Amino acid sequence: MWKPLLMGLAYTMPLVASAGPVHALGGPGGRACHRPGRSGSHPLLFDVLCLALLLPHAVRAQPAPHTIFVNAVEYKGSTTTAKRAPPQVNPTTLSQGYASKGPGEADQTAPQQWEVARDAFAPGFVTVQQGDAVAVRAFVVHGDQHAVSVLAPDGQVVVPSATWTRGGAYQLSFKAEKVGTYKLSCAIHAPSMTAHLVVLPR
Ligand SMILES: [Cu+2]
Repeated sequence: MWKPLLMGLAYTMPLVASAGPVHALGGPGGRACHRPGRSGSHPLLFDVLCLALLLPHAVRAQPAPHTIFVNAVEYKGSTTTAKRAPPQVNPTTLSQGYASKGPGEADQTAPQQWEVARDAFAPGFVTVQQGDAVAVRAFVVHGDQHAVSVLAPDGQVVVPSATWTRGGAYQLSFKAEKVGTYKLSCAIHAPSMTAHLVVLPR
């Protein structure tokens, strides 16, 4: 049973060697899959191999819609001065999205306790492909208020700033036209409250 398979592969090799990157079936730069004109070939096997080679490219060539569910959340951690000293640098000087409460402030009934927190989008990193339609469906779990916008890789405003409040559900959408990183950012908790939407070349 190996002989037909090896023959099929042998017929396919010239196609692989000559085709190069296939950007789109029948489109610019694309190549049709021509059956080699040899006698004694195995047409069905050749067609199957040909389809297996070209199908991933055909699927990848089509822009796809993406619905991304995003939450605005707050991560929080606490401990006591008995275990660890509080941070020496005020975290809010690093980002408006960071917060801390020192001993006596975090919990008045437990004066040794201190805590740190940050606001974030979850997920914070998503990849799509150029040309894809991106829909963000957001729900605000934490944080009283957020000021959210989307910027393209070149800094152009793709979705203007809108106020998101706790418990609210929001939707925005845009087409990922440019390769690079789009940023879904909250101006109130900048610069750390940012989700990176990376657009890969198609
Ligand atoms: Cu925010």
